[in-house]
Amino acid sequence: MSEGIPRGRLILIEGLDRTGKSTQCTILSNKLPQCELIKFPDRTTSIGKEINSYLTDLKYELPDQSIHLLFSANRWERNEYIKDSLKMGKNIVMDRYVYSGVAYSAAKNIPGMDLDWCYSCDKGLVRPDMTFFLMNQKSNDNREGFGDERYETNQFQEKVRGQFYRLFNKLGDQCDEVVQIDVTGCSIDEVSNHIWKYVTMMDETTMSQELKTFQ
Ligand code: DGP
Repeated sequence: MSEGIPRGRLILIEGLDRTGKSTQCTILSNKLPQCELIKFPDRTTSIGKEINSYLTDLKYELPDQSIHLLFSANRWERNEYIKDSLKMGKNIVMDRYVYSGVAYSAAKNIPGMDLDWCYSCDKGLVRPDMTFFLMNQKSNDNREGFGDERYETNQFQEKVRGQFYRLFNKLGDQCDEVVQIDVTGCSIDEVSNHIWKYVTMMDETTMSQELKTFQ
């Protein structure tokens, strides 16, 4: 920890596809001082490029276990950087992270790839101080562009939704910082004001200087 500098905050925005996560991440990162926005998957690294090929080319074949581990490896690639930035007092907003990693893979319902297996490779990654889970009441997306990538079907999104809830229940105490926001019918401003209300309530004086990790 840098001498005398309070560490930065790590705030994660999670959710199903097309719930406005990326927009909210941009708005929040612009409001917070000294803030960096980090998006997962990070498609710029060599692992990220492999993930991008898998997502955008439906003919690109990889065993489900392999792609799951690549998504996790992509998060591990940035772990030290994230920890160092927080210790130096920078704030970080993250667009997707461990919860997406587990929920999307577990939703495939592959024998042996249950919630525990999917979660195990992310144990030890730095834990957010607060997580916002954006959800809508029903995945019924006909917007332009939806369906271009793997996983973008309403049927699969419903399975992912179920796995997010199973995971939040399973992690229990580790998830006590998860704020669920139903964005159905809400404007961008309504959602961002809601998020900001929670962020300004975060008490830096009681926030542990120690970084927590997923256990
Ligand atoms: P995005 O760039 O946020 O649209 O994410 C791309 C897609 O990949 C989206 O459908 C969600 C899915 N996804 C994101 N992270 C993970 C992960 O760690 N594992 C799996 N299996 N899917 C993920």
